[in-house]
Amino acid sequence: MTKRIAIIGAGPSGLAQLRAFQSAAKAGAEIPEVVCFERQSDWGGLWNYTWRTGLDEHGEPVHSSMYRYLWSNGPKEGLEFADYSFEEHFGKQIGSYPPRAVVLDYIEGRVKKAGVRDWIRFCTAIRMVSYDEAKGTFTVTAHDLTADRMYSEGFDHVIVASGHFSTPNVPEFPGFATFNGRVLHAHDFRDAMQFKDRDILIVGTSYSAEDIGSQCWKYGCKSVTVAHRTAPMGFDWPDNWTEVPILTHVDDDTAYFKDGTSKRVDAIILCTGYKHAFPFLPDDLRLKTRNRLATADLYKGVAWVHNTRLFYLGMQDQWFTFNMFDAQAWWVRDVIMGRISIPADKAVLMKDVTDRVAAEDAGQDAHDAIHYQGDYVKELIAETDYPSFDVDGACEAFFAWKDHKKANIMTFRDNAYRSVITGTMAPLHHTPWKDALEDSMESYLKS
Ligand code: FAD
Ligand code: NA7
Repeated sequence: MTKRIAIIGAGPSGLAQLRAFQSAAKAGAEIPEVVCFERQSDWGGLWNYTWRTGLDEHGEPVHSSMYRYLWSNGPKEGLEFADYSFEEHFGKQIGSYPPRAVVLDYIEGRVKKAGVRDWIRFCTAIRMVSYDEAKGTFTVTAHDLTADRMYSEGFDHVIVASGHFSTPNVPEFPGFATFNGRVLHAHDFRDAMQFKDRDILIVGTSYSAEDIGSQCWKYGCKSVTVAHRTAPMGFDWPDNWTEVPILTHVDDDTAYFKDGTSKRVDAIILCTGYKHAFPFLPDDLRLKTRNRLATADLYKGVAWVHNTRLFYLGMQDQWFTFNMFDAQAWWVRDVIMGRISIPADKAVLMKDVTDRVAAEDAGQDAHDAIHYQGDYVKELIAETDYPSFDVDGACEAFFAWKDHKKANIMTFRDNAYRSVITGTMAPLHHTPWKDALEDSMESYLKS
Protein backbone atom coordinates (compact mmCIF):
# COMPACT_ATOMS: atom_id res chain seq x y z
CA MET A 1 0.00 0.00 0.00
CA THR A 2 1.20 3.49 -0.81
CA LYS A 3 2.31 5.47 2.23
CA ARG A 4 0.25 8.54 3.13
CA ILE A 5 1.99 11.74 4.24
CA ALA A 6 0.30 14.71 5.92
CA ILE A 7 1.94 18.13 5.71
CA ILE A 8 0.53 20.81 8.02
CA GLY A 9 0.94 24.26 6.44
CA ALA A 10 1.58 25.58 2.94
CA GLY A 11 4.02 28.34 3.80
CA PRO A 12 7.59 28.30 2.45
CA SER A 13 8.42 25.16 4.52
CA GLY A 14 5.36 23.13 3.52
CA LEU A 15 5.79 24.21 -0.10
CA ALA A 16 9.44 23.11 0.03
CA GLN A 17 8.20 19.67 1.10
CA LEU A 18 5.74 19.51 -1.80
CA ARG A 19 8.45 20.53 -4.25
CA ALA A 20 10.83 17.92 -2.76
CA PHE A 21 8.34 15.09 -3.38
CA GLN A 22 7.39 16.44 -6.83
CA SER A 23 11.05 16.62 -7.88
CA ALA A 24 11.52 12.95 -6.89
CA ALA A 25 8.43 12.00 -8.89
CA LYS A 26 9.73 13.97 -11.87
CA ALA A 27 12.98 12.04 -11.64
CA GLY A 28 10.98 8.83 -11.98
CA ALA A 29 10.65 7.72 -8.35
CA GLU A 30 7.45 6.35 -6.94
CA ILE A 31 6.35 8.80 -4.25
CA PRO A 32 3.86 8.46 -1.40
CA GLU A 33 0.44 10.09 -1.43
CA VAL A 34 0.96 13.60 -0.10
CA VAL A 35 -1.81 15.71 1.44
CA CYS A 36 -1.04 19.26 2.55
CA PHE A 37 -3.50 20.98 4.90
CA GLU A 38 -3.55 24.78 4.87
CA ARG A 39 -5.76 26.85 7.12
CA GLN A 40 -5.58 29.98 4.95
CA SER A 41 -7.35 30.29 1.60
CA ASP A 42 -4.02 30.63 -0.23
CA TRP A 43 -0.41 29.50 0.03
CA GLY A 44 2.68 31.50 1.05
CA GLY A 45 2.35 31.36 4.86
CA LEU A 46 3.46 34.60 6.51
CA TRP A 47 4.08 36.11 3.05
CA ASN A 48 0.35 35.94 2.33
CA TYR A 49 -0.51 39.45 3.58
CA THR A 50 -3.86 40.21 5.14
CA TRP A 51 -5.32 43.47 6.43
CA ARG A 52 -7.07 41.43 9.11
CA THR A 53 -5.90 41.20 12.72
CA GLY A 54 -7.23 38.99 15.50
CA LEU A 55 -9.52 36.42 13.90
CA ASP A 56 -10.04 35.70 10.21
CA GLU A 57 -13.25 35.24 8.23
CA HIS A 58 -13.70 31.77 9.75
CA GLY A 59 -12.95 32.84 13.32
CA GLU A 60 -9.46 31.31 13.15
CA PRO A 61 -6.41 33.19 14.50
CA VAL A 62 -4.94 35.36 11.73
CA HIS A 63 -1.65 33.73 10.74
CA SER A 64 0.33 36.46 9.01
CA SER A 65 2.55 38.79 11.02
CA MET A 66 3.62 40.73 7.93
CA TYR A 67 2.70 44.33 7.20
CA ARG A 68 2.39 46.75 4.29
CA TYR A 69 5.67 48.13 2.96
CA LEU A 70 7.66 45.15 4.33
CA TRP A 71 10.80 44.56 2.30
CA SER A 72 13.05 41.56 2.77
CA ASN A 73 15.07 42.18 5.93
CA GLY A 74 18.09 40.25 4.64
CA PRO A 75 19.63 39.95 1.17
CA LYS A 76 17.70 37.71 -1.21
CA GLU A 77 21.06 36.15 -2.14
CA GLY A 78 20.94 34.39 1.26
CA LEU A 79 17.61 32.67 0.62
CA GLU A 80 17.53 31.90 -3.13
CA PHE A 81 16.25 28.43 -4.10
CA ALA A 82 19.06 26.34 -5.60
CA ASP A 83 16.62 24.79 -8.09
CA TYR A 84 14.79 27.99 -9.09
CA SER A 85 16.71 31.25 -9.30
CA PHE A 86 15.32 34.77 -9.15
CA GLU A 87 16.49 35.20 -12.74
CA GLU A 88 14.56 32.16 -13.87
CA HIS A 89 11.45 33.52 -12.22
CA PHE A 90 11.62 37.20 -13.20
CA GLY A 91 13.49 36.74 -16.47
CA LYS A 92 16.21 39.08 -15.21
CA GLN A 93 18.28 39.73 -12.10
CA ILE A 94 16.48 41.97 -9.56
CA GLY A 95 17.45 44.10 -6.52
CA SER A 96 18.69 42.44 -3.35
CA TYR A 97 15.94 43.46 -0.88
CA PRO A 98 12.63 42.83 -2.65
CA PRO A 99 9.33 43.92 -1.08
CA ARG A 100 6.97 41.26 0.29
CA ALA A 101 4.82 41.00 -2.84
CA VAL A 102 7.89 40.33 -4.98
CA VAL A 103 9.13 37.61 -2.62
CA LEU A 104 5.68 35.98 -2.56
CA ASP A 105 5.57 35.98 -6.35
CA TYR A 106 8.94 34.21 -6.39
CA ILE A 107 7.83 31.60 -3.81
CA GLU A 108 4.70 30.94 -5.87
CA GLY A 109 6.62 30.69 -9.13
CA ARG A 110 8.42 27.51 -8.20
CA VAL A 111 5.35 25.64 -6.94
CA LYS A 112 3.20 26.77 -9.85
CA LYS A 113 5.87 25.37 -12.17
CA ALA A 114 5.91 22.13 -10.15
CA GLY A 115 2.12 21.85 -10.41
CA VAL A 116 1.49 20.87 -6.77
CA ARG A 117 -1.44 23.13 -5.91
CA ASP A 118 -3.86 20.21 -6.17
CA TRP A 119 -2.05 18.49 -3.32
CA ILE A 120 -3.21 21.22 -0.91
CA ARG A 121 -6.55 21.35 0.90
CA PHE A 122 -7.04 25.07 1.54
CA CYS A 123 -9.26 26.58 4.25
CA THR A 124 -8.58 23.42 6.26
CA ALA A 125 -7.30 23.71 9.84
CA ILE A 126 -5.72 20.77 11.59
CA ARG A 127 -7.37 20.34 14.97
CA MET A 128 -5.62 17.25 16.37
CA VAL A 129 -2.98 14.66 15.58
CA SER A 130 -2.72 11.44 17.54
CA TYR A 131 -0.43 8.44 17.21
CA ASP A 132 -1.48 4.81 17.47
CA GLU A 133 1.50 2.93 18.86
CA ALA A 134 0.13 -0.50 17.89
CA LYS A 135 -0.57 0.42 14.26
CA GLY A 136 2.35 2.84 13.89
CA THR A 137 0.09 5.39 12.20
CA PHE A 138 -1.26 8.86 12.88
CA THR A 139 -4.85 10.02 12.90
CA VAL A 140 -5.14 13.60 11.69
CA THR A 141 -8.33 15.50 12.42
CA ALA A 142 -9.05 18.36 10.05
CA HIS A 143 -11.70 21.06 9.97
CA ASP A 144 -12.91 22.01 6.49
CA LEU A 145 -13.68 25.64 7.31
CA THR A 146 -15.71 26.29 4.16
CA ALA A 147 -18.06 23.34 4.63
CA ASP A 148 -17.74 23.57 8.42
CA ARG A 149 -17.09 19.84 8.56
CA MET A 150 -14.63 17.90 10.74
CA TYR A 151 -13.12 14.64 9.56
CA SER A 152 -10.22 12.33 10.40
CA GLU A 153 -7.82 10.43 8.17
CA GLY A 154 -4.90 8.07 8.75
CA PHE A 155 -1.29 8.84 7.78
CA ASP A 156 2.06 7.08 8.03
CA HIS A 157 3.99 10.29 8.60
CA VAL A 158 3.13 13.82 9.70
CA ILE A 159 5.26 16.83 8.80
CA VAL A 160 4.55 19.94 10.86
CA ALA A 161 5.27 23.06 8.80
CA SER A 162 2.98 25.48 10.61
CA GLY A 163 5.59 28.17 11.30
CA HIS A 164 6.54 29.77 14.61
CA PHE A 165 6.27 33.52 14.09
CA SER A 166 2.53 33.78 14.40
CA THR A 167 1.51 33.35 18.04
CA PRO A 168 2.69 36.53 19.76
CA ASN A 169 4.58 36.65 23.03
CA VAL A 170 2.78 39.47 24.83
CA PRO A 171 4.26 40.67 28.13
CA GLU A 172 2.25 43.08 30.26
CA PHE A 173 3.66 46.15 31.97
CA PRO A 174 1.94 47.97 34.87
CA GLY A 175 -0.47 50.63 33.65
CA PHE A 176 -1.29 49.07 30.25
CA ALA A 177 -4.93 48.64 31.22
CA THR A 178 -5.36 52.39 31.69
CA PHE A 179 -2.97 53.73 29.03
CA ASN A 180 -4.95 56.03 26.74
CA GLY A 181 -3.01 55.31 23.55
CA ARG A 182 -2.84 52.11 21.55
CA VAL A 183 -0.97 49.01 22.76
CA LEU A 184 -0.37 46.35 20.13
CA HIS A 185 1.97 43.47 19.36
CA ALA A 186 4.06 43.41 16.17
CA HIS A 187 1.83 40.54 14.96
CA ASP A 188 -1.04 43.06 14.64
CA PHE A 189 1.01 45.88 13.11
CA ARG A 190 -0.20 46.48 9.55
CA ASP A 191 0.46 50.01 8.29
CA ALA A 192 3.13 52.49 9.36
CA MET A 193 1.02 55.37 7.98
CA GLN A 194 -1.20 55.02 11.05
CA PHE A 195 1.67 56.31 13.16
CA LYS A 196 2.50 59.37 11.03
CA ASP A 197 3.22 62.37 13.30
CA ARG A 198 2.96 60.14 16.39
CA ASP A 199 5.44 59.40 19.14
CA ILE A 200 5.86 55.63 19.32
CA LEU A 201 7.45 53.36 21.90
CA ILE A 202 8.83 50.02 20.77
CA VAL A 203 9.63 47.26 23.26
CA GLY A 204 12.22 44.72 22.07
CA THR A 205 15.45 44.93 20.08
CA SER A 206 15.33 42.25 17.42
CA TYR A 207 14.18 42.20 13.77
CA SER A 208 10.60 43.31 14.38
CA ALA A 209 11.70 46.20 16.58
CA GLU A 210 14.30 47.36 14.10
CA ASP A 211 12.08 47.03 11.05
CA ILE A 212 8.77 48.31 12.44
CA GLY A 213 10.61 51.30 13.95
CA SER A 214 12.30 51.92 10.60
CA GLN A 215 8.98 51.66 8.74
CA CYS A 216 7.36 54.17 11.09
CA TRP A 217 10.34 56.51 10.66
CA LYS A 218 10.16 56.15 6.86
CA TYR A 219 6.45 56.95 6.77
CA GLY A 220 6.78 60.02 9.00
CA CYS A 221 6.29 59.22 12.67
CA LYS A 222 7.38 62.01 15.02
CA SER A 223 9.72 59.97 17.20
CA VAL A 224 10.76 56.40 17.97
CA THR A 225 11.77 55.30 21.46
CA VAL A 226 13.03 51.74 21.80
CA ALA A 227 13.13 50.04 25.21
CA HIS A 228 15.54 47.14 25.69
CA ARG A 229 15.52 44.39 28.27
CA THR A 230 19.04 43.11 27.59
CA ALA A 231 20.99 45.56 25.43
CA PRO A 232 20.30 48.39 22.96
CA MET A 233 20.53 47.63 19.24
CA GLY A 234 23.25 50.27 19.00
CA PHE A 235 22.81 51.33 15.37
CA ASP A 236 23.49 54.89 14.33
CA TRP A 237 19.81 55.87 14.42
CA PRO A 238 18.26 59.04 12.94
CA ASP A 239 17.95 62.07 15.26
CA ASN A 240 14.37 61.37 16.33
CA TRP A 241 15.29 57.89 17.71
CA THR A 242 16.24 57.11 21.30
CA GLU A 243 17.21 53.81 22.90
CA VAL A 244 16.29 53.46 26.57
CA PRO A 245 16.35 50.71 29.21
CA ILE A 246 13.25 48.59 29.74
CA LEU A 247 9.89 50.04 30.60
CA THR A 248 8.88 49.93 34.28
CA HIS A 249 5.30 51.18 33.93
CA VAL A 250 3.03 53.56 32.06
CA ASP A 251 0.34 56.00 33.13
CA ASP A 252 -2.35 57.46 30.90
CA ASP A 253 0.05 58.92 28.32
CA THR A 254 3.63 58.48 29.54
CA ALA A 255 6.06 55.57 29.63
CA TYR A 256 8.63 55.33 32.46
CA PHE A 257 11.95 53.54 32.07
CA LYS A 258 14.37 51.74 34.37
CA ASP A 259 16.92 54.60 34.26
CA GLY A 260 14.35 57.03 35.70
CA THR A 261 13.61 58.77 32.40
CA SER A 262 10.16 59.01 30.87
CA LYS A 263 8.52 59.84 27.54
CA ARG A 264 5.00 60.81 26.50
CA VAL A 265 3.93 58.39 23.76
CA ASP A 266 0.90 57.82 21.55
CA ALA A 267 1.35 54.10 20.96
CA ILE A 268 3.29 51.15 22.33
CA ILE A 269 4.31 48.41 19.90
CA LEU A 270 5.44 45.21 21.59
CA CYS A 271 8.10 43.68 19.34
CA THR A 272 8.63 40.95 21.88
CA GLY A 273 8.79 37.90 19.65
CA TYR A 274 6.66 34.81 19.18
CA LYS A 275 5.90 31.45 20.79
CA HIS A 276 6.20 28.02 19.21
CA ALA A 277 2.54 27.04 19.43
CA PHE A 278 1.00 23.76 18.24
CA PRO A 279 -2.49 23.61 19.76
CA PHE A 280 -3.27 20.65 17.49
CA LEU A 281 -0.59 18.38 18.98
CA PRO A 282 -0.84 16.28 22.16
CA ASP A 283 1.94 16.38 24.77
CA ASP A 284 3.79 13.35 23.41
CA LEU A 285 4.16 14.88 19.94
CA ARG A 286 4.45 18.59 20.75
CA LEU A 287 7.73 20.44 20.30
CA LYS A 288 8.61 22.79 23.14
CA THR A 289 11.61 24.90 22.32
CA ARG A 290 13.08 28.36 22.55
CA ASN A 291 13.57 30.39 19.37
CA ARG A 292 17.17 29.33 18.70
CA LEU A 293 19.30 27.76 15.98
CA ALA A 294 19.55 24.37 17.69
CA THR A 295 16.04 23.42 18.73
CA ALA A 296 15.13 20.97 21.46
CA ASP A 297 14.23 17.37 20.62
CA LEU A 298 14.75 17.35 16.84
CA TYR A 299 17.29 14.94 15.35
CA LYS A 300 19.07 16.70 12.47
CA GLY A 301 16.84 19.66 13.34
CA VAL A 302 13.77 17.94 11.86
CA ALA A 303 12.93 14.45 13.20
CA TRP A 304 11.04 14.29 16.51
CA VAL A 305 13.35 12.26 18.75
CA HIS A 306 10.43 10.71 20.65
CA ASN A 307 8.77 9.40 17.46
CA THR A 308 10.79 9.64 14.28
CA ARG A 309 7.76 9.23 12.03
CA LEU A 310 6.93 12.82 12.94
CA PHE A 311 8.90 15.73 11.45
CA TYR A 312 9.04 19.48 11.95
CA LEU A 313 10.28 21.94 9.31
CA GLY A 314 11.57 25.48 9.85
CA MET A 315 11.38 25.48 13.64
CA GLN A 316 14.82 27.09 14.08
CA ASP A 317 15.51 30.79 14.47
CA GLN A 318 16.47 31.88 10.99
CA TRP A 319 19.41 33.41 9.19
CA PHE A 320 18.90 31.02 6.29
CA THR A 321 15.26 30.58 5.36
CA PHE A 322 13.97 29.21 2.04
CA ASN A 323 17.10 27.26 1.14
CA MET A 324 17.31 25.83 4.67
CA PHE A 325 13.65 24.74 4.47
CA ASP A 326 14.54 23.07 1.16
CA ALA A 327 17.52 21.27 2.70
CA GLN A 328 15.24 20.02 5.49
CA ALA A 329 12.40 19.04 3.16
CA TRP A 330 14.65 17.06 0.81
CA TRP A 331 16.19 15.27 3.81
CA VAL A 332 12.77 14.43 5.32
CA ARG A 333 11.55 13.22 1.93
CA ASP A 334 14.52 10.86 1.70
CA VAL A 335 13.90 9.44 5.17
CA ILE A 336 10.27 8.80 4.24
CA MET A 337 11.28 7.23 0.93
CA GLY A 338 13.80 4.95 2.65
CA ARG A 339 16.88 6.59 1.15
CA ILE A 340 18.18 7.81 4.51
CA SER A 341 17.82 5.92 7.76
CA ILE A 342 17.45 7.37 11.22
CA PRO A 343 19.30 5.52 14.03
CA ALA A 344 16.98 3.39 16.14
CA ASP A 345 18.84 4.14 19.38
CA LYS A 346 17.20 7.13 21.08
CA ALA A 347 20.42 7.92 22.94
CA VAL A 348 22.08 8.58 19.56
CA LEU A 349 19.25 10.91 18.58
CA MET A 350 19.45 12.78 21.88
CA LYS A 351 23.21 13.13 21.53
CA ASP A 352 22.71 14.72 18.11
CA VAL A 353 20.44 17.31 19.76
CA THR A 354 22.78 18.06 22.66
CA ASP A 355 25.79 18.29 20.32
CA ARG A 356 23.96 20.84 18.18
CA VAL A 357 22.98 22.89 21.22
CA ALA A 358 26.58 22.84 22.49
CA ALA A 359 27.94 23.84 19.06
CA GLU A 360 25.55 26.78 18.87
CA ASP A 361 26.40 27.81 22.44
CA ALA A 362 30.12 27.71 21.62
CA GLY A 363 29.64 30.50 19.05
CA GLN A 364 30.70 33.98 20.11
CA ASP A 365 28.73 36.25 17.82
CA ALA A 366 26.40 36.63 14.84
CA HIS A 367 29.24 35.72 12.48
CA ASP A 368 29.59 32.33 14.18
CA ALA A 369 25.82 31.87 14.22
CA ILE A 370 25.60 32.45 10.45
CA HIS A 371 28.40 29.94 9.85
CA TYR A 372 26.73 27.49 12.23
CA GLN A 373 23.45 27.58 10.30
CA GLY A 374 25.27 27.55 6.95
CA ASP A 375 27.10 24.40 8.03
CA TYR A 376 23.79 22.83 9.02
CA VAL A 377 22.37 23.55 5.56
CA LYS A 378 25.49 22.03 3.98
CA GLU A 379 25.23 18.94 6.18
CA LEU A 380 21.67 18.17 5.09
CA ILE A 381 22.22 18.99 1.43
CA ALA A 382 25.22 16.63 1.29
CA GLU A 383 22.89 13.73 2.14
CA THR A 384 20.31 14.35 -0.62
CA ASP A 385 20.10 15.29 -4.29
CA TYR A 386 19.16 18.92 -3.56
CA PRO A 387 21.36 20.93 -5.97
CA SER A 388 24.50 21.86 -4.09
CA PHE A 389 25.30 25.56 -4.01
CA ASP A 390 27.90 27.87 -2.55
CA VAL A 391 26.56 28.11 1.01
CA ASP A 392 29.73 29.92 2.13
CA GLY A 393 29.06 32.48 -0.60
CA ALA A 394 25.57 33.00 0.86
CA CYS A 395 27.21 33.47 4.29
CA GLU A 396 29.37 36.19 2.70
CA ALA A 397 26.20 38.01 1.59
CA PHE A 398 24.98 37.89 5.20
CA PHE A 399 28.30 39.26 6.49
CA ALA A 400 28.22 42.11 3.97
CA TRP A 401 24.59 42.80 4.97
CA LYS A 402 25.60 43.00 8.67
CA ASP A 403 28.38 45.46 7.77
CA HIS A 404 26.02 47.57 5.68
CA LYS A 405 23.55 47.75 8.55
CA LYS A 406 26.29 48.82 10.90
CA ALA A 407 27.44 51.51 8.46
CA ASN A 408 23.93 52.94 8.03
CA ILE A 409 20.78 51.24 9.23
CA MET A 410 18.56 53.38 6.95
CA THR A 411 20.51 52.71 3.74
CA PHE A 412 21.54 49.04 4.02
CA ARG A 413 18.80 48.05 1.58
CA ASP A 414 20.39 50.24 -1.09
CA ASN A 415 23.18 47.68 -1.57
CA ALA A 416 23.39 44.74 -3.98
CA TYR A 417 25.03 41.30 -3.83
CA ARG A 418 26.03 38.48 -6.17
CA SER A 419 23.76 35.45 -6.61
CA VAL A 420 25.42 32.21 -5.50
CA ILE A 421 23.04 30.32 -7.79
CA THR A 422 23.58 32.14 -11.11
CA GLY A 423 26.77 34.06 -10.35
CA THR A 424 25.28 37.36 -11.51
CA MET A 425 25.35 40.61 -9.58
CA ALA A 426 22.04 42.16 -8.50
CA PRO A 427 21.39 45.64 -9.88
CA LEU A 428 21.28 48.58 -7.48
CA HIS A 429 17.62 49.41 -6.94
CA HIS A 430 16.41 52.49 -8.83
CA THR A 431 15.25 54.35 -5.67
CA PRO A 432 16.79 54.48 -2.19
CA TRP A 433 14.68 52.42 0.24
CA LYS A 434 13.83 55.47 2.38
CA ASP A 435 12.32 57.30 -0.59
CA ALA A 436 10.51 54.32 -2.13
CA LEU A 437 7.14 54.88 -0.47
CA GLU A 438 5.26 53.10 -3.26
CA ASP A 439 6.51 49.51 -3.18
CA SER A 440 4.25 47.51 -5.48
CA MET A 441 5.80 44.69 -7.47
CA GLU A 442 5.33 46.69 -10.65
CA SER A 443 7.27 49.68 -9.34
CA TYR A 444 10.01 47.52 -7.77
CA LEU A 445 10.64 45.58 -10.96
CA LYS A 446 11.00 48.66 -13.20
CA SER A 447 14.61 48.70 -14.28
P1 FAD B 1 4.89 30.21 7.83
O1 FAD B 1 5.29 31.14 6.76
O2 FAD B 1 4.47 30.76 9.13
O3 FAD B 1 3.74 29.25 7.24
C1 FAD B 1 3.06 28.31 8.05
C2 FAD B 1 1.72 27.94 7.39
O4 FAD B 1 1.07 26.96 8.21
C3 FAD B 1 0.76 29.10 7.25
O5 FAD B 1 0.30 29.21 5.93
C4 FAD B 1 -0.38 28.75 8.21
O6 FAD B 1 -1.65 29.22 7.80
C5 FAD B 1 -0.32 27.23 8.25
N1 FAD B 1 -0.90 26.66 9.47
C6 FAD B 1 -0.62 27.00 10.75
N2 FAD B 1 -1.36 26.27 11.60
C7 FAD B 1 -2.13 25.45 10.85
C8 FAD B 1 -3.12 24.47 11.16
N3 FAD B 1 -3.46 24.17 12.44
N4 FAD B 1 -3.73 23.82 10.14
C9 FAD B 1 -3.40 24.12 8.85
N5 FAD B 1 -2.47 25.04 8.51
C10 FAD B 1 -1.85 25.70 9.50
N6 FAD B 1 12.30 35.48 6.21
C11 FAD B 1 13.09 35.87 5.19
O7 FAD B 1 13.77 35.03 4.58
N7 FAD B 1 13.19 37.17 4.81
C12 FAD B 1 12.45 38.13 5.40
O8 FAD B 1 12.53 39.30 5.04
C13 FAD B 1 11.57 37.75 6.47
N8 FAD B 1 10.80 38.66 7.07
C14 FAD B 1 9.95 38.28 8.06
C15 FAD B 1 9.13 39.25 8.63
C16 FAD B 1 8.24 38.91 9.63
C17 FAD B 1 7.36 39.97 10.22
C18 FAD B 1 8.18 37.57 10.09
C19 FAD B 1 7.24 37.20 11.19
C20 FAD B 1 9.01 36.60 9.53
C21 FAD B 1 9.89 36.94 8.51
N9 FAD B 1 10.72 36.00 7.89
C22 FAD B 1 11.53 36.38 6.86
C23 FAD B 1 10.83 34.61 8.40
C24 FAD B 1 9.72 33.63 8.00
O9 FAD B 1 9.63 32.81 9.12
C25 FAD B 1 10.03 32.76 6.78
O10 FAD B 1 10.35 33.58 5.65
C26 FAD B 1 8.90 31.82 6.35
O11 FAD B 1 7.68 32.48 6.17
C27 FAD B 1 8.70 30.64 7.27
O12 FAD B 1 7.98 29.68 6.55
P2 FAD B 1 7.15 28.50 7.25
O13 FAD B 1 6.46 27.79 6.14
O14 FAD B 1 8.06 27.74 8.13
O15 FAD B 1 6.09 29.21 8.19
P1 NA7 C 1 12.77 37.75 18.20
O1 NA7 C 1 13.88 37.78 17.23
O2 NA7 C 1 12.44 36.47 18.86
O3 NA7 C 1 13.10 38.85 19.31
C1 NA7 C 1 12.26 39.07 20.41
C2 NA7 C 1 12.66 40.36 21.10
O4 NA7 C 1 11.72 40.61 22.14
C3 NA7 C 1 14.03 40.35 21.72
O5 NA7 C 1 14.64 41.61 21.53
C4 NA7 C 1 13.72 40.14 23.21
O6 NA7 C 1 14.66 40.75 24.05
C5 NA7 C 1 12.41 40.88 23.34
N1 NA7 C 1 11.58 40.46 24.47
C6 NA7 C 1 10.95 39.27 24.63
N2 NA7 C 1 10.25 39.27 25.78
C7 NA7 C 1 10.43 40.49 26.34
C8 NA7 C 1 9.96 41.09 27.52
N3 NA7 C 1 9.17 40.43 28.38
N4 NA7 C 1 10.33 42.36 27.79
C9 NA7 C 1 11.15 43.01 26.94
N5 NA7 C 1 11.63 42.50 25.80
C10 NA7 C 1 11.27 41.25 25.50
O7 NA7 C 1 11.41 38.26 17.52
P2 NA7 C 1 11.17 39.26 16.31
O8 NA7 C 1 9.69 39.44 16.24
O9 NA7 C 1 11.98 40.48 16.41
O10 NA7 C 1 11.66 38.46 15.05
C11 NA7 C 1 10.98 37.27 14.65
C12 NA7 C 1 11.01 37.08 13.16
O11 NA7 C 1 10.24 38.12 12.56
C13 NA7 C 1 12.39 37.14 12.54
O12 NA7 C 1 12.70 35.95 11.88
C14 NA7 C 1 12.34 38.27 11.53
O13 NA7 C 1 12.77 37.89 10.26
C15 NA7 C 1 10.96 38.79 11.55
P3 NA7 C 1 15.94 40.01 24.73
O14 NA7 C 1 17.05 40.23 23.76
O15 NA7 C 1 15.56 38.55 24.89
O16 NA7 C 1 16.10 40.72 26.00
